[in-house]
Amino acid sequence: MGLTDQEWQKVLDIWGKVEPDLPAHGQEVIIRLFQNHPETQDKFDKFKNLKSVDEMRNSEEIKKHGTTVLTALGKILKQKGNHEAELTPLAQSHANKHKIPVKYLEFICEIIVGVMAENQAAAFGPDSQAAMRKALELFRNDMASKYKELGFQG
Ligand code: CUS
Repeated sequence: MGLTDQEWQKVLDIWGKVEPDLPAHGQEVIIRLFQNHPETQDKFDKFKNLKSVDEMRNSEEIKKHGTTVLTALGKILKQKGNHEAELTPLAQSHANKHKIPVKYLEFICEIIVGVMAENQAAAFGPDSQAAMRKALELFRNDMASKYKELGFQG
């Protein structure tokens, strides 16, 4: 379940390439999430009214939220699995306030890997992708355990 030091190294190396351009990556992730899984768009009132991809592209809210999501995720990855302190408030807000099921976290994680693979093709080889998937799985598993503790079925 855990990652080796080498795997964490790969995760943080590739994250270092994404980080200078978090808003663009984040915007793309959220737009693609809403396109591929429209049900996820209804979870946030502020996004419900956006109908077309054009509207999404022009939405400052989407850009802002994409940056928020990837910033939170980056902080978690940098803990290399010791992310209890970062995860707890995130699990609380997502269980109690936003009510985001684990399934939606799976969607968003898969899209993050996809967007990274497109934007960072040269640096994000199969080993790095596998390491990133493992790190995101660990994140989701720990979110799922927290959800359970909080009584959210997720
Ligand atoms: O915000 C946040 O934070 C999250 C993410 C993480 C990674 C946890 N989110 Cu937001 C999520 C989601 C969204 O946004 C939408 C839909 C679904 C999910």
